[in-house]
Amino acid sequence: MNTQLADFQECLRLLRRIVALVGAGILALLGLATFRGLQGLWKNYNMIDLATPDAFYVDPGLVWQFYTWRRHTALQARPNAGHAALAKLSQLKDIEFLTITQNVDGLSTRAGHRSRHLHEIHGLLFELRCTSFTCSYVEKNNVKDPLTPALAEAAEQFRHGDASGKKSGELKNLESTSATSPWSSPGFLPVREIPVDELPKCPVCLALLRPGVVWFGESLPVRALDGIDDFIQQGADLILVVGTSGTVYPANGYVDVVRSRGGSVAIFNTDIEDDVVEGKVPNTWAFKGDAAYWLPRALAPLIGLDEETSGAGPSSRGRE
Ligand code: BV8
Ligand code: ZN
Repeated sequence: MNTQLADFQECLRLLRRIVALVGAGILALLGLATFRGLQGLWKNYNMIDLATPDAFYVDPGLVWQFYTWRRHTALQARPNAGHAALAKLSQLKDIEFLTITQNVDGLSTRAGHRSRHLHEIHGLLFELRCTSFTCSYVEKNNVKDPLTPALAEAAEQFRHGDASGKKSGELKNLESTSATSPWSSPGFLPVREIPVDELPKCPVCLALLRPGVVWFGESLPVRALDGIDDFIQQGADLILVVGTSGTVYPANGYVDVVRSRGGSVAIFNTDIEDDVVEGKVPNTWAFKGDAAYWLPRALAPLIGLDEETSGAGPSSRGRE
């Protein structure tokens, strides 16, 4: 039982401007990869090392196999009760609400989240962009899986292999860890060498296509940053911090901005500091456990609690 629930819901009824900062933890129980404080693994690579322009430049075949696996698992996943709760909040007329999601899986939109109240600040797995500086080709909502025949194996790989992964001087090779869930990173079967001409190509200029995500070292979409700043400058009574390790800049800066402007903070995470859990941090509530379980329950006074938002069913028990 969460002792802060009643106090939070008491305050919630009076709040009119709410922002949510969402990270990979909202979908953790869906089995989709979290970066786990940016130590997430894919095969025997740090995901953070693969989500960079350099990695793509050095080995586009490797990075496309990583994103093929990410696209495949995101397509197989379904939005959960946490996504549904935020989508319902976005549909309320008497609440000004904005979701800032760091996730690139498109699940918020698939849950029915109103797009004008959603900023996908790190892009989307299902957007493709041309890499040629002289070509502006962008394709949205491309859900072809796999994108090319050569990538088919990467999409399906959930097997647990040996630790013989490909050695690559550019990317840190890590000791294998055995995957625990069917969704988790495929085993360490060697990464295939895929020639560039078998990778996704721009239909306009035939240059290599890249995933439409924001890699580390790349700037975030200015329109999103401006939209978020506008919302927060007009005042945010509350920020919901949902399943994020808060390790990535600039997303991680929004919590302090809201707090410094007098807003309150509600943290939904399986890993929350004791003093927050014990209610010792002013204007801060802690919901320790699965975000997909606690988010709809905490927001029930505003969104109601129905089958969709309660995620009713055996799987939702034991997430408290
Ligand atoms: C930029 C798309 C400037 C790709 C992503 C040194 C210090 C500080 C900053 C930096 C630095 N060096 C470099 C930087 C900047 C860098 C950065 O922040 N690096 C980090 C590693 C320190 N940031 C950038 O590069 C950004 N750009 O700064 O631009 C600039 C300006 C002008 C010109 C050029 C550049 C770009 C950052 C975007 C990177 N792209 N994603 C892809 O996904 O493949 S980030 C990626 O990692 C995700 O999108 C996500 O944002 C992030 C992972 O964070 P989380 O979502 O929080 O996930 P994580 O796994 O870490 O945590 C999960 C949490 O869930 C945990 O807390 C866990 O306890 C909890 N949890 C688990 N299960 C549950 C749960 N909670 C609830 N319920 C559960 N069931
Ligand atoms: Zn092109």
